[in-house]
Amino acid sequence: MSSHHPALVILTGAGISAESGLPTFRGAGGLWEGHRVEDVATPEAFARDPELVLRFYDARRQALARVAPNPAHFALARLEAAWQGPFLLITQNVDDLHERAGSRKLLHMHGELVRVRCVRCGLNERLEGPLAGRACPRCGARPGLRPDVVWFGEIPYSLDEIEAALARCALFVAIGTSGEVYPAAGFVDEARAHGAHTIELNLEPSRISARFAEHRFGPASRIVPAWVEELLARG
Ligand code: BJW
Repeated sequence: MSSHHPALVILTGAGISAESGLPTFRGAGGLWEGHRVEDVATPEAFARDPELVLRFYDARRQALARVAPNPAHFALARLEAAWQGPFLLITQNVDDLHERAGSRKLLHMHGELVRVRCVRCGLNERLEGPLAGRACPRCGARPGLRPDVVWFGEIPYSLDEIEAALARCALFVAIGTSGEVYPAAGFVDEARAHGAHTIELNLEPSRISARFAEHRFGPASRIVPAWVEELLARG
């Protein structure tokens, strides 16, 4: 294996987990049926009806136990293990399928379903079980607990680390994301501005396809392992 692997940044979205059985946000069968995600994944929606929002997230937290990583998640973990240059996997997903597949150099820019925050005392930790109707285990606030996810109008996590990685990457790859949501949708422009080669892997062309230099279209479970094998075979 060559030790000249270029700096690689990969961004994943809901499309990589679709074949594991977790619905995407937009398009047919999207997550918030009857609602636009932009109208409900907000701090205002939580303030208006916290129990409704908590029940929705409880259902998604429970669903994690019934799903498993698919070949696309495993291929990225294999790539990380074999890659000898700088490597960073950024996911917009709040599921834990990347870590369950073995990924370690991973940032959850939109938070994690398995963690909670308390809006009163700032508690932030992994917590199992339903959140609806439950008091904060530290300060007793009810409702106080919310999922540790990033809603519209909130600032995504790890942006400094992400900016630094984009500024030095030579290859940027986006997998299964619609390009509807910023700042993630702008990462391809930042990578390009710094001279990176850019590849989109998606089921079909996205809103921002034209901004990528190269494209592969098809289901993630097929095209991601194929791309990883090809990249590693190049040495
Ligand atoms: C497959 C497949 C298969 C299917 N194989 N592929 C104008 C310009 C810039 C910004 C804004 C703007 N107007 C408003 C904003 C800000 C706003 C925003 O972007 N709004 C847009 C709607 C315009 N953004 C924010 O508020 C963000 N914060 C922010 O901007 O802070 C200010 C700031 C930033 C930076 C510096 C300083 C200040 C926060 C955004 C938070 C997003 N939160 C959510 C919910 C998380 C919790 C939860 O899960 O419930 O994150 S929304 C939802 O969308 C979720 C996702 O991570 C995110 C992206 O969705 P994703 O992953 O792309 O999924 P889909 O469903 O859209 O697409 C799936 C794709 O997969 C499709 O392309 C399919 O084709 C494909 N696919 N099956 C391969 N088998």
